[in-house]
Amino acid sequence: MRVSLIASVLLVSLGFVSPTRAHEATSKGVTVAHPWARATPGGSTVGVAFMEVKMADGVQDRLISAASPVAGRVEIHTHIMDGDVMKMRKVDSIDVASGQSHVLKPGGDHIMLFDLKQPLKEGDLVKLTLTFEKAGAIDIEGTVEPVGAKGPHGMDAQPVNSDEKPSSDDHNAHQHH
Ligand SMILES: [Cu+2]
Repeated sequence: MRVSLIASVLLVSLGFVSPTRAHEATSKGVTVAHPWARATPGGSTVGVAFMEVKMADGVQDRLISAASPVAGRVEIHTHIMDGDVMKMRKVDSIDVASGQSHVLKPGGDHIMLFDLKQPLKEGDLVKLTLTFEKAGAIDIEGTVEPVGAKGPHGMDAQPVNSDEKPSSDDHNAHQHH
């Protein structure tokens, strides 16, 4: 029991994620769960990824950076309201309190993938590394989900699904800084 716990901690700290747990990874009490990205249609080179970040009881940490082999540059973003317009801003970090869960989701905080080296295709897996101040780097693989009604993050020409009402995080009103 103790040996297997130590072994799994070692494996995670070395960046290995076992296949059965590819969609959830834990290091030092920090768990990254259910990561996903939106498919990027056409020639878009900007993608967006979301996930849940959970702290174990007694663990407090801070997401300080993100990276992906498919992207030239990755930033941590949040959304703010500027008058009536929702905009996104790069943030340096996201603090998560002990025992708390911070969900990065459409319309909220998210991981922005710039300079994609290849389109993100529905059904693919995208490798992401989230680095925390104390827990260090956590490697995960996110599923690539359909573009959906709101379209890819940061694009002006969005395919709009008429069955779905525009929502507050409609990216037509979502401006790059
Ligand atoms: Cu963004």
